[in-house]
Amino acid sequence: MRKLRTQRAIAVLASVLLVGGVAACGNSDTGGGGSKDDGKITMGFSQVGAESGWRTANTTSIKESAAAAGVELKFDDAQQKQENQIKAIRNYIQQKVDVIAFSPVVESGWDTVLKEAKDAGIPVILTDRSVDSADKSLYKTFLGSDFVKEGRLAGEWLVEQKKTASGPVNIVELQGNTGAAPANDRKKGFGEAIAANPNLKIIASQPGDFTRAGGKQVMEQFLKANPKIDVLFAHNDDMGLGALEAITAAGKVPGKDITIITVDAVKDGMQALADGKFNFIAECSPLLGPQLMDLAKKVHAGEEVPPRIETEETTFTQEQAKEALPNRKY
Ligand code: GYE
Repeated sequence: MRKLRTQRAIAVLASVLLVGGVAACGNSDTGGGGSKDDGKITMGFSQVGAESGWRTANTTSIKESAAAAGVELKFDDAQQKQENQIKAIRNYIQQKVDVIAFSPVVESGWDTVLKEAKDAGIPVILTDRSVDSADKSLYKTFLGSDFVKEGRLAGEWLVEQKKTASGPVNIVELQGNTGAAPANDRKKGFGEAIAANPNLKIIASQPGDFTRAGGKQVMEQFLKANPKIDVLFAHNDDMGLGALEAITAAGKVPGKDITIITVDAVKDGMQALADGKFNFIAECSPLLGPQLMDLAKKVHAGEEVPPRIETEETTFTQEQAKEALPNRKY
C-alpha cells in the first residue's frame, strides 16, 4: 500500500515536472495547450514508428489531411515502443489537446492511460490498429482495416491456387511485430482459410517486425532450416521485399520456386507483384487521414460517431497490379 502511494507520488511529481518542461519550451502563444478558444482543433497523434512503406504513407496522409482540415497537429513517432506512446499520450493530456488519436503498436496494456485521457475529458480515436480493452467507453471509435479479413483473403487465394496439389505444401510465415493487432489478426484469418486444405501446412512462423531488415533476416533462417519451402506469407510488403533478397541469395526464384503472398499493396510491393516476384497482395489502405480529421471534428463537437469504421480494400493478382500501378498514390 505504502509502496503504491509512493509510486503514485512519484508519478504525480513526474507529470508536474513534465508540464513544467513542456510549458518552458513550448510556444508562448499556445498557452500550454489546444484548449484556447479560437475554434481550431488541436490533435495529439502518436504514431507507431516509421517501420514500413505503409507507415510512411499513413503519416503523410495524416499530416496532409490535418493541414487541409485546419487541425493543429502535434505528432510523435514512438519508434515501435509502447512506453513511448504512453509517454506521448500523457504529454498530450497535460497539454490539454482537444482530441488524442493514436495507432497502438500492440493491442494490450492501454487501459490505464486511456482512463487518464477519459478522466481529463479528452476524447480518444483509435486509428489503423485497435486495443483489446474490455471497456469500450475508453475510446470513441476505431478507424481502420479488418485485418482478419486480409489474412483470410490471402489464405483463400492460396487454397484456390493449390486445390490440385496432391502432396504437402510447405508454408512459412513472416509475422508483424509481436502483439500487434495486424500480426495477430492476419495470422488468424490466414490460418482459418488454409484449414480448408489439410495439404497446406505452416512449417515455420516468426516475427519480422514489419521491416525489410526483419523480413530478410528471418527468411534467411527459414531457408537454412527448411529445404522445401513452397509458399511465403508475409504480413506486409516490406517483410516480403526483404525476404526477396534472402530467396535470391539462396539461389531460388521468388514468385516461381516460392509463391509469395503479402499484405498492404504499397508501391514497392505492387511493383514486385507486377514484376512477377510476388504472387498476390491483400490491400490495406494507409490513407486514413481525411476520415480521421472528419471524426476528430465530430467528436470534438460532441456528435455521436459509429464505434467502428472499416476501410474499404481489395486484392491484387500480378495482372491487376500491372493495371493499377500507374495510378497508385502510395
Ligand atoms: O500493414 C504494416 C505496418 O498497422 C496496418 O503496420 C498496419 C501495418 C501495416 O507496419 O506495413
